[in-house]
Amino acid sequence: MAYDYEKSIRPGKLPHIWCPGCGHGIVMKGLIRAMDTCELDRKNTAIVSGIGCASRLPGYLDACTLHTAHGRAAAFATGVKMAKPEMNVICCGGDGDGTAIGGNHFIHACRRNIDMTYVLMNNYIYGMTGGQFSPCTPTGDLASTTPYGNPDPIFDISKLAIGAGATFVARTTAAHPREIDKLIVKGIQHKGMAIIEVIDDCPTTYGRRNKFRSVIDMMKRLKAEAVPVKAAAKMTAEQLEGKFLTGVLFEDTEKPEYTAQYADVIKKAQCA
Ligand SMILES: Cc1ncc(C[n+]2csc(CCOP(=O)(O)OP(=O)(O)O)c2C)c(N)n1
Ligand code: SF4
Repeated sequence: MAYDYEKSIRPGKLPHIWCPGCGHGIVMKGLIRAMDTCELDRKNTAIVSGIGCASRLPGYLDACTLHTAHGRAAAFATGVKMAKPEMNVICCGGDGDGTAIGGNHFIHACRRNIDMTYVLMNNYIYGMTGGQFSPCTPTGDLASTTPYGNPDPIFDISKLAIGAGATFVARTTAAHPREIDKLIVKGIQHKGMAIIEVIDDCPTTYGRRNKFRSVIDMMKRLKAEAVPVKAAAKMTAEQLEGKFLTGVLFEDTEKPEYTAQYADVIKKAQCA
């Protein structure tokens, strides 16, 4: 039987804005399946985003959703979780939103280890505004603002999240849809800051500039470059050149979660 996604879609919101072949829809379906697997009560689930094509995702979902200012998803989500720690909080957005204008909010949410799941769709580009380079555009690649090739080194989002203090970090791609919901489920079940980086595709502003003639070419590239962590352990540095790791990259269940720590502060202040 076909999976019933319709029941999770807010009435009247379709059609969506995404281009044919955009990976964001694959991620949205993965998130719906993950929320169903975790039996999340949509009335007790906040899905928060900033601005961008990826950040349009929450608007389609029938839950408590917040479409905020560019780069501010983690900040608004932190506010929601602090005011209502009993709520499930999920952030969604792109690499531009989360690691350029929103980079500061992203790293500090990781540092605090606040209990939320951040699904970051990394399509290497600012898709919505016509393909400007982001901190995740690979060095040498073309963007509307790097017509001679991007001279910048990239942010590795997962490494950034681990370094900043997130306690669950996982990565997959839009070409591995069944892994998307499995990792989001793990992120939702984790008590602390969970980052799920999905290497995504933007055929319209990244693919066509960088010689991917079709969406299938982009998907083939994602499959070719993704190496599961277990397989990577048996490979040499040379074999891993130009690849990225997928699966659960880091997990720490010992570090205290922020809202629990803050509850202690409130108790102390009330007794003082
Ligand atoms: C303060 C502010 N600056 C700039 C913009 C313009 N802007 C809208 S979306 C966006 C980039 C979004 O890129 P990303 O988060 O990677 O998502 P994508 O569109 O690729 O899914 C920018 C720069 C804005 N809306 N607000
Ligand atoms: S511009 Fe790119 S990111 Fe935006 S909807 Fe189109 S394919 Fe997706």
